[in-house]
Amino acid sequence: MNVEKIVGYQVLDSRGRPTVAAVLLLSDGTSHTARVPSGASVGKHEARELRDQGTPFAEKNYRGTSVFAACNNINNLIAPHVHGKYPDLLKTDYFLQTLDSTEDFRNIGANATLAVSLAIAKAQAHAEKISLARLFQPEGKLKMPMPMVNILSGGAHAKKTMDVQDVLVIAHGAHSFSEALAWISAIREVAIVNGAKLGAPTHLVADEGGLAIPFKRVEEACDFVVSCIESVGLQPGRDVSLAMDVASTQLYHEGSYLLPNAGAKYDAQSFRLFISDLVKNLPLVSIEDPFAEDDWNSWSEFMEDAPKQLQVVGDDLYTTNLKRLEKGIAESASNAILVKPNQNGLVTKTLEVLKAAQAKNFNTIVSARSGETEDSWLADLAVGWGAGQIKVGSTHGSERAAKWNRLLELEATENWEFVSPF
Ligand code: 2PG
Ligand code: MG
Repeated sequence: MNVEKIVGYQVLDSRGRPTVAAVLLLSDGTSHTARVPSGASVGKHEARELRDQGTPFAEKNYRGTSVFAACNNINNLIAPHVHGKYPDLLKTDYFLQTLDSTEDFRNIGANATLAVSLAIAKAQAHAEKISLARLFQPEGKLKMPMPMVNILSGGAHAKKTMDVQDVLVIAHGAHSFSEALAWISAIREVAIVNGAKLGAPTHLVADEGGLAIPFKRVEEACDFVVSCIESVGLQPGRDVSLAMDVASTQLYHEGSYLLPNAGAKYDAQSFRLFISDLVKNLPLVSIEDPFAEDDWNSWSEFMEDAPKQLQVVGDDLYTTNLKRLEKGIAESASNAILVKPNQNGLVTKTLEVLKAAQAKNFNTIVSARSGETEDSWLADLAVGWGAGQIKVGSTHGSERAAKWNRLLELEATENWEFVSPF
C-alpha cells in the first residue's frame, strides 16, 4: 500500500485561527487527515510554527497569521518525497529532519512537519490494520491516562482574569478513566452554579473551556475549586486534588514575578516562598511551570525542599526538547515533563523525549494546546506511549471532547489498566 497523494491545506483551530492540515490518500482509496494545534503561551524554545506575517497578502489574510507558506512546503518540498512510498513513520520523520537543518524547523515550519508526521502515522496504522495507539504498543494492556482537567482559566487563555493560567483537578481516587472524567464533569457543573452565586459571569469560557471567573488572589481561586469538589460529595486530597499551571514565564519581567490581579511583585526568592506556601496550604499534587522558562536556578532550589510526592512539571522549561530535558535532569530542575508534539515538530522525536524522561523516572503528561482542532490523535499517542497522564483543557468544547471521547472509545474497546501516579 502506497501514498498516492499528500496535500497540505489551511484550516481553522478552536480559536478561529489558521493552522495546518495534511491529508494523505493511500492506494487503497482511504484518506488520512492530521491537523496540528497551536499555543497561546508559547515557550521561547519551542519548535517554530511558520506563519505568513509581513507580506501584504498575509496581512489581509487572518491578520498575518495564515499558514500558506507551511502548506506550500508540504506540497512542494515534502510531497514529492512521500509519493509512491509505503507510509513509514520512522523513515518519513528521518527525511523531515534532513530537510531542515535548523533544530527548531524554522525553515519549513514545525506546523508543516508535524502535520505530515501525524498523517503518515495514521496512514501507517491503517496499513497495518491497527489503531494509532496500537502502532506504538502492539501488544498487552494499554495504560489509560489519568486526566488533568481545567476548571478555572486565567492568564493568556482568559484575558488575565486570574494571575495563573489554570487551576485544574486530578481525580486520583477514581478507578477508571471514565470514572475520573465523570467526577470532574460534575465538579465543573457545580463550579458554574457556585460561580453564579458569587455573581461571576460563568457563561464566559476561556480558550480551553475553563471558566473565566475573575479571582484577585490565586488562593481564592483554589479555595473555590476545593469547595466545588466538596459540593459534589468528594473529598479533596483523598478523591480529587488540585493541579496548577502557573505559566510563570508570562509573569516574569526582568528578574521579577508580577501578579497583576493580586497587585504583587516578587523577586525570585520570595516567589519561591509564595509557591511553597501554596503547596503547603492547598491539596495541590501537581504544579506546572512554577518558574520562568530560563530561571533554572529557581527550579533547582525549589526542588531541593519540595515535598517528594509533589509533581513539578516543566512545560515552557523543556518545550519537549531533548537537550533541555537533559539539562533539567542534570540539574534536578523538576520531576515531570509536559509533552506537546507541536513543541517538537515530529512524532518520533516527541516520543524520544517522553521515553528519555520516563527512563529517569519522570512523570510524563501528554498535552493539547489552547488552539486545538477536532482531531483526536493526542488520545491515541497518550495511550500508545503509556504516558500515564493527559491534559486537554476542560470538558467543554468539541475540540476537547474529541480527545476525551476517543479515550472513552479506547476504554470501551481495548484491554486496559488505570494506575494513578498519585
Ligand atoms: C500550557 C498550554 C496548554 P498553550 O501552557 O500548558 O494548557 O497552553 O497551548 O497556550 O501553550
Ligand atoms: Mg503550561
